Amino acid sequence: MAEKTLKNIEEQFEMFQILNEEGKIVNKDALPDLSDEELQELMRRMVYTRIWDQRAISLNRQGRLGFYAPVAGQEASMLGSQFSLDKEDWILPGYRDIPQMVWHGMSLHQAFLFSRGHFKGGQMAEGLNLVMPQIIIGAQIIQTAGVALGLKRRGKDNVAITYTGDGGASQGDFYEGMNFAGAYKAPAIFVVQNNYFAISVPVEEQSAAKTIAQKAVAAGINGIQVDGMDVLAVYAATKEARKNALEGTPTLIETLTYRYGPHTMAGDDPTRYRTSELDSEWEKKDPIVRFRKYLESKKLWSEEEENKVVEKAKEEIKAAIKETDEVAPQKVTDLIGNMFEELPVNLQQQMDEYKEKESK
Ligand SMILES: Cc1ncc(C[n+]2csc(CCOP(=O)(O)OP(=O)(O)O)c2C)c(N)n1
Ligand SMILES: [Mg+2]
Repeated sequence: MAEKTLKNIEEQFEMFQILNEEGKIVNKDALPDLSDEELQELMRRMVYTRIWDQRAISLNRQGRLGFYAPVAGQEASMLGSQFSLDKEDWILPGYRDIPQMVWHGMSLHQAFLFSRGHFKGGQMAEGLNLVMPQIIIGAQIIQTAGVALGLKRRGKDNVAITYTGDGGASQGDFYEGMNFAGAYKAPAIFVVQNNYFAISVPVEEQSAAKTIAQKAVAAGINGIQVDGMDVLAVYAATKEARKNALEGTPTLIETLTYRYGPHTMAGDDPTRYRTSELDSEWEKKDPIVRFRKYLESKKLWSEEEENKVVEKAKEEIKAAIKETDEVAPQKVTDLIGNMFEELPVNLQQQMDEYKEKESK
């Protein structure tokens, strides 16, 4: 009986797809209502983000950037979901989710400062509804339920959305956050980008659940598994989740995706835990390739258009890194001063010491 119940639940979480690997629409009824201009904008953003990812990796190798978690392969998952948001919705991202932050309004320059560990990289301008990317796995999920509840209490028509990974979905905070949001009917969206690995640990070693999406059931919220390489499906699922969130039902969205690169640039070697066969299987599902095919079939995209985006991205990245180089390096007194409103005695002593040193 219990086995049958579990099986019944699992069967309900089939992957939602609109655009297949060949760039053909396979689910016409679910096609989102996007204008030609909006479709082109989605493509521009994905192409731009891939160029930026390549540049960020090489800037990191040159020692010009610090912490960086590559995003290639996950563009549809990241940008399709962000595209469905309102400017005033709140995003609570993880360390890899810098693209969503940038397309929500953060400058590339600030993203680079964050990468360098500069405190200004974490200071969001007023009106930019972003929280600093969370490095501790799962530590932005309960907070998302809280922010969502705050938005509801203030009578706002906005949602809070958070992003985590398959590894994040194994944390206690993940369950607590969803449970809390469900109980309080908070306008929250929980996105799990399932790229099948938490650094080197495969998802099947982290959880016996067949899907991550089904974990929504116990929290009494909606759950959906989406093809995370299909930007139209991710967009449509998030748009629907946003509507439901505002009506009192949060959603857990699991996007099936893959990161082509290493976990971060700090020494991870994916060839030690992934095969090249698996890599090429996923590269065939590439979100940009399939969306390009689709747009070309509608005469909405061309090589010329793509080259324009590539050039623009390269120029803007160059300008942003230059601007970043011009920022004064952070001082120890900045670090101490930014941590506390009132300094405890021992830190006050250090502050005085460093003020003295830095004045020389
Ligand atoms: C609480 C906590 N434990 C461990 C780590 C170390 N750590 C950093 S990333 C990571 C894996 C996360 O994997 P996943 O959630 O799948 O996200 P992905 O990097 O694949 O996007 C771990 C274990 C951490 N940052 N925080
Ligand atoms: Mg992962």
